[in-house]
Amino acid sequence: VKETSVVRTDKASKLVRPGRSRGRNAQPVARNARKRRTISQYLIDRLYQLGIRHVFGIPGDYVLGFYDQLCKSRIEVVGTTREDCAGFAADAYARIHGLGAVCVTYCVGGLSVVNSVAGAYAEKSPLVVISGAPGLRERGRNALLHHKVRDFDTQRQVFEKITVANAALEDPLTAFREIDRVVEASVRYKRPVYLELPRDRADVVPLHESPMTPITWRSDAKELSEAIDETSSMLADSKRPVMLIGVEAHRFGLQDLVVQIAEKNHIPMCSTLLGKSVVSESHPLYVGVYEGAMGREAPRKIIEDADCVLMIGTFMTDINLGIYTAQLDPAHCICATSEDLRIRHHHYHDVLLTDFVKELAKRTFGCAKQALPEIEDRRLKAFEPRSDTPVTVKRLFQKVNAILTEEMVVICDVGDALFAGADLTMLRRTEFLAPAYYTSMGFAVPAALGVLCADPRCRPIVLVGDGAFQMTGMELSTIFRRGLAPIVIVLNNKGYSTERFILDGPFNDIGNWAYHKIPELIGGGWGFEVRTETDLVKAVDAALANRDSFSLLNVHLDPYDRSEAMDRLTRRLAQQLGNSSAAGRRRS
Ligand SMILES: Cc1ncc(C[n+]2csc(CCOP(=O)(O)OP(=O)(O)O)c2C)c(N)n1
Ligand SMILES: [Mg+2]
Repeated sequence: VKETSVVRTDKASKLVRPGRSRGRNAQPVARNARKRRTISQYLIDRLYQLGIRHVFGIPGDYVLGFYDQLCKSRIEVVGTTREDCAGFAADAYARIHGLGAVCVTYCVGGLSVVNSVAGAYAEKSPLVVISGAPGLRERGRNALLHHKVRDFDTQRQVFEKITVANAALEDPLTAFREIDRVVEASVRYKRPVYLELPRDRADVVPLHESPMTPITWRSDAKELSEAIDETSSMLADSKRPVMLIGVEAHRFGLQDLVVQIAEKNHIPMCSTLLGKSVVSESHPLYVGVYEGAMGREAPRKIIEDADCVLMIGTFMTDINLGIYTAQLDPAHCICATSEDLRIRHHHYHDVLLTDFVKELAKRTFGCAKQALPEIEDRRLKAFEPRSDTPVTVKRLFQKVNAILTEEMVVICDVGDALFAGADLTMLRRTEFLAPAYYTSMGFAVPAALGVLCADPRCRPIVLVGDGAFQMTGMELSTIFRRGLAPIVIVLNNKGYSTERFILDGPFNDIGNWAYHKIPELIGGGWGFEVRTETDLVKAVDAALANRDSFSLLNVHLDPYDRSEAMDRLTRRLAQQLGNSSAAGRRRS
């Protein structure tokens, strides 16, 4: 990069301030610089244009200049307690809002956010990761600058593996195009991207603004029409069609069209676990979450008895397929995702998911109405507490089911929170958030922060195991500082119960924290210790009434209590481990 191609704004802005004497030679440069943007400003403008209003992260000296610019912009910086929490919060923000952003310092921050970004990649959540980096001019040959791991490029190489596009904004001449290319990839592929900004480039004004010409992606018209014809005739010929809706229907905003296809043609709908709540679970055509033999019987039967399964945005992960207990014959399947369209045993390569769904929604296939299985509406059951009765997982989730309203978002962490959570009935769409495929512990509490920044009107109910809470629960501190009011329920079963049922040992024990006392430490929030059903009802009622701060319920559970879903899953996993005798075995 030639220094002649850049102009520094700090110098320039001094020169254009009215009433000050201007250097004779500097004046023309200053006029230009006033109109043009620095690399930081351009990046901030692009993020704002794409709907970003909050950026999560922790600053450091390599990124302070960019933080300063962010603070002067219309985007709010949300400081978190750890970088991985910032990543989880930004991921949840993206799931609600369409795009999220995290901003961290070089390596110590960037490498700490890797796990959250990997989760966002695996579960298709569009996230822009911005990291500061040492300035180009201070990187002398092999300079041992602080935070450097191996090469100056090491962090970018790590992110290359877990993002769909990346760029180091080193050259001012290409920086704007690179920003456009990278952020557009995130929007298009609904996956994370990575931008690295050396600190001596943040305030540089390129001589020319050179944004990228936006690319419009189109399906091949002939392929699209052939795919639609083939799908239509499969659906028209079938007696028992069913739709299996996955996470991408949400990510690409296709929910209304998907429901339209179902309603027009009387096709029953199921969702995958990762796609849970993508359509309202109280819809008359909705049957349940399909998880092979691991899930409930009604969705399993309707999917596996179907003679045509239309899968929209569904990824065939092991969890979605009930640890490979799913019985799906590819000869009956139409499988449309953003990456591929497979109908029976062949593929259409140039058909976009959105075009496919839009075209399908225009057609009617003349499917006959099918008799749907009777679905028990678990929400309608009032919860009658039994005094002096210890809380069990089953009763806890019955209570949670009974309080769900339209404004709530259920956020589940890994463990029984997720497995039992899969059986909750979601009323609206996008109200169930969980790392249901990547299954990283520690997602839920920081995710509540992201959800509330994205939509302050909603009420998150956070279900989190004690193990997962001990990883990232301190993000309640940020939640408290911002005056947010999620209800956090800690399933305190004194350790890693999911693992106890696969293979038990002392490695599954953890400390028994007084979770309900955390408000004392943080300086606010309400804590409740819950042992009996009566305690549970009192605590939940008080938490629902508390709109001013978070509520934290420490719910004591037996370490060997578990939901039906966890029982099915861990038996299966234990079998896979060749350790079937360990399933459910108690340590003496
Ligand atoms: C970050 C991370 N580390 C380790 C694991 C492996 N793991 C899966 S479930 C689990 C135990 C979870 O414990 P807890 O949060 O208390 O939930 P519980 O199983 O008790 O319901 C562990 C350690 C993981 N999924 N994620
Ligand atoms: Mg636990």
